[in-house]
Amino acid sequence: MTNAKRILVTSALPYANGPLHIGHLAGAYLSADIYVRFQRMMGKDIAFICGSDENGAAITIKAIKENTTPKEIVDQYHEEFKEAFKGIGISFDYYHRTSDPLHHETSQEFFRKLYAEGKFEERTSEQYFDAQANQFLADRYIKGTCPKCDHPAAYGDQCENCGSALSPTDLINPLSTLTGETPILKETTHWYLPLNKDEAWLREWIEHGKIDGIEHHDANHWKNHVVGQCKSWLDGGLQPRAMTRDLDWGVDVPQEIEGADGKKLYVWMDAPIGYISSTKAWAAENGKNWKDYWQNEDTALIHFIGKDNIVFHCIIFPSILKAHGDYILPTNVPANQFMNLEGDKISTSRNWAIWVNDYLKDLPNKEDELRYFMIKTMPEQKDSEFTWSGYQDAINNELVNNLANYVNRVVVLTNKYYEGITPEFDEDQEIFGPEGNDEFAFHDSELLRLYDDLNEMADSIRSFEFRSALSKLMEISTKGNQILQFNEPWKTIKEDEDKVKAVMNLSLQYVAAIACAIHPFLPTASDKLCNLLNIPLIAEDGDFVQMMDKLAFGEMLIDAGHKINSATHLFSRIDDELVEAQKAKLVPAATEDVKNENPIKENIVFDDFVKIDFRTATVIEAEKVPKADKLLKLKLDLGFEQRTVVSGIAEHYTPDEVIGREVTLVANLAPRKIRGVESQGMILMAEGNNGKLSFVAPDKGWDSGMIVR
Ligand code: B3M
Ligand code: ZN
Repeated sequence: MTNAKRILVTSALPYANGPLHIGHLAGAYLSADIYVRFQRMMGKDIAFICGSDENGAAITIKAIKENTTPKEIVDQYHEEFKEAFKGIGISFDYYHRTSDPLHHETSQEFFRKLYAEGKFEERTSEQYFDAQANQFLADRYIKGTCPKCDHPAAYGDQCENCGSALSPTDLINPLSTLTGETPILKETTHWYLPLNKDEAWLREWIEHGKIDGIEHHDANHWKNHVVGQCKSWLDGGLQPRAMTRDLDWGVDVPQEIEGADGKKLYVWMDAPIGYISSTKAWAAENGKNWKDYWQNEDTALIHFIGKDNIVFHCIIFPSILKAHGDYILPTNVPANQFMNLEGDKISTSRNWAIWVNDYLKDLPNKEDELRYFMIKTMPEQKDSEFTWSGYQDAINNELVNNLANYVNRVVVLTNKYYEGITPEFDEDQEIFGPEGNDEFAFHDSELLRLYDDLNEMADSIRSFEFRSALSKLMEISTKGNQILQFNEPWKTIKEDEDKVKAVMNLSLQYVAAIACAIHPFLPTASDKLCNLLNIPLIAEDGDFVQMMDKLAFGEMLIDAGHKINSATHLFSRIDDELVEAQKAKLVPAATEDVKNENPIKENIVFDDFVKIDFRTATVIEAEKVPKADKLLKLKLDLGFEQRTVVSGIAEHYTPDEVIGREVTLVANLAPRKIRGVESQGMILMAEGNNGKLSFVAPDKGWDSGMIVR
């Protein structure tokens, strides 16, 4: 990546069917913004591309529910997104939208080429049709029981419980989330991308970073969980995937194609192409050639996404790009995991979220505070947690007590002792370094220390490790504080003026370095620091390189004689009242979606119910199922016999936690092979709103094999 001539960064296009919340920021936007701002400061030729994802069934369904039109829905959220991204400082170079004609043309050009070159397989199949809504159902609008792990609310394209890729007809007891009706199967023709034919090159590309044996990227720089999820998709066997849908909203299949009437492009075909149409719009307005960024091998393409979009960006979109033939493939897809909120999954439908625009209204001029805590808790490798008390502690103990206080002391003392003029100093003056030990340090040795620390921070950013990069930056502030603490200029000013000059000059260099280095993380604070120091704002174009060059050669960032401004506070404390007020807003709304989330199934008659044979049982053995993160293989004792059962609880319980437990078994469920293991029944688990699971079990110590009525 470092030898790439230019970098193209994309952030997942947010679905224009709901407001932006902190989970979106934690996934695809904040990390990308840090990375792009930093690379701009490195002088890189970089484009930061995004836009609203305005097609797909989600929008048509919301329009039906709200008795409005898809256009009105997307227009509303497109504006809201732009307001939110601007307010929180996500510095896209272009923010487009997939309802734009340019996007439709770009997507249709893609489709035409793949169609003309025979890259699709035309298939007629039975698809689910909701007779009451009089429309075919897109994958996400069919819910049912997952055939792999029995999760009761799996979607038609994916089970979010075990991560399996599904097709709607795989679901057990499918229901339309539009009307709650049981859908019927109806014939329809679509064009399929034969993903199964791409397995070999995809595996080589993802697992080894090579294409046809030639290095494409360093696979070791991809996050383990990204490669892991792709491997499980590849190991599970890729299936041909329909690239068109029967919908009345979205990008038309080019009408000259026979059978195109009433067909739209599958949203996961057109949405990623939205990156390309957005780049075209940006290039046209900025005198750039968009092909340099999409069709030139010396461009590094990086997709920032949340983990639920990995398969679409690492398998489906690369297959589409490869099928077209003129496009580069991503160099990295540093997907983040999920950010949870106050012990629960963020949920739009349950209103369990911190909405970005609400935050900006409730806490004006505190965009950096939110950025800070979210970077500090960014779910880079595993899910993380946002808590308001954690937010309060981080702001008060770190931004206020460490950074703001340090800067304030340097500025106040410089104004007090030197009327704000940066003092000259003696190069040979001995001072205490941040360790404060009796080994004296010198101004220039401390500048080199600063250089090393900033370099470490830069390397973390380049490796998409933004939490450690931010922590390194705060460590520089801590060291600056310690240099003040150990040299005590407020005491030594009386007897050792030369030492104070050296210490205060060094401290001003530290603050100037922080003003520059903090820019990718907290851009507003960076501007405030530059104003305090009375220096030009960080213009991004190579500013970090210039700073590092100066430090490397012992040059000053702030020259002696330079006059700084008087002190103003960078951050203010977050009080308890504010935190309590925000927590009080977190009342999960029992919206109609919640009822629809798990609609009561169709009634059955008692005679059907008694056919099921429920028994108590005890878990006597448990182990993980190889290559299946979510599954445990259990051995159950029924008293009179033993059973093997595969259950999708591995993310909720370890094998040790379940051995010895009493459970309830559906004992006469026909045996099924799950990931190669024959499962002889199913244990009953209750699923909470937050996705947590709990056993449905008899009292502790209950005999096994007892009939449950
Ligand atoms: N609209 C975002 C999501 O899954 C989806 C991303 C498209 S990126 C091309 O929430
Ligand atoms: Zn599942």
